[in-house]
Amino acid sequence: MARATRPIPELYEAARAGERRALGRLLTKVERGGAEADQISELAHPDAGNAHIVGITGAPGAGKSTLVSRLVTDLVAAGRRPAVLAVDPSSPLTGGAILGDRIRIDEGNDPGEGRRSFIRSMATRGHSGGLALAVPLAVRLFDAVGYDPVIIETVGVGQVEVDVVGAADTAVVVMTPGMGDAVQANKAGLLEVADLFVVNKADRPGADDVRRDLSLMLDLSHMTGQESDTGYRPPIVMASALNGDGHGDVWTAVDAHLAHLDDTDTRSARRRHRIRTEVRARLLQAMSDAADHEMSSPSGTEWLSKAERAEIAPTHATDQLLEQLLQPTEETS
Ligand SMILES: Nc1nc2c(ncn2[C@@H]2O[C@H](COP(=O)(O)OP(=O)(O)O)[C@@H](O)[C@H]2O)c(=O)[nH]1
Ligand SMILES: [Mg+2]
Repeated sequence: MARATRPIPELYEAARAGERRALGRLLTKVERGGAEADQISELAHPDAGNAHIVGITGAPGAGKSTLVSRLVTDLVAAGRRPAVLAVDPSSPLTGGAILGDRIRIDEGNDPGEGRRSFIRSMATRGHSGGLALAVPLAVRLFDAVGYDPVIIETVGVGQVEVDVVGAADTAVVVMTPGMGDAVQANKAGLLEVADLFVVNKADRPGADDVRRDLSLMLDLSHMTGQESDTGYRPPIVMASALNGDGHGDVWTAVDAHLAHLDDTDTRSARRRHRIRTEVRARLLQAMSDAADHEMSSPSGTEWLSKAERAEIAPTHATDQLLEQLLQPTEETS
């Protein structure tokens, strides 16, 4: 089966030519990480840089996937080619009502042109390190093969998720009534990274309270100078993704934010920030791997057991390991 073992550059060219299967294979490799993922990133790099990257975050159950489905339908209808990377394990886009929407979206496209949207759920395998590495690569790949916009859906709980969304061109934070979401978002640092707020489930009571709370918090952050750099105040858009209300306004605000980035010449700053975030994540991962490797090396094991037997202090053992770690050695193994 020659197909099964197609080399990566061939898969990449096929994906660029619109072959969905090839793109799917590449995404699986990106997810796994390692040398093949790096090779894909290097291939994609020169072709990437055209897509509007939009991060959408919020608590589990806020309605992110429902909203994303609506946006994808709109974007396809408008002739765009949206890709979605869903790193939200709580409601994968492969399930339930969302799947129904998706089939409809895909079937609604001209089969001769192939499907216009590509939706992919990314397994996080329970460790956030993998996520921080795989997401930028998957986004780059979507961008390089011609998808625009690239939407990342992620739960806004951990630092990695906040980082991922904060590194997008446009960061959308989804809130809902009655969960103290505005306060939670503030705690999670989402107020700082948000370019746009969506109060979803506006069909439910309390939506106006959320809008008011948010608005007050934005006033406060304005007073502390956060908006003063560019004069941009993140708008608050009311929506009911389930009922199909407000999603048009959401995308209008997303587009307006992109226009703001272009007007103020700050899109390149986002791009630089994204690269820094990616390089830092890779660096931290490499150092973490090196630390594990060092600890299981013969001399590392020795220093470690000395510390375990309380012959030396843990600080001493750490210093020794660090010295070995930072020293280029000829040791092979
Ligand atoms: N009442 C109401 N329910 C909604 C709305 N949007 C989504 N939901 C429901 O909220 C639940 C979670 O939605 P989902 O899109 O999976 O949320 P996610 O975890 O943020 O991706 C589902 O049962 C949706 O049908 C809305 O605007 N109003
Ligand atoms: Mg979801």
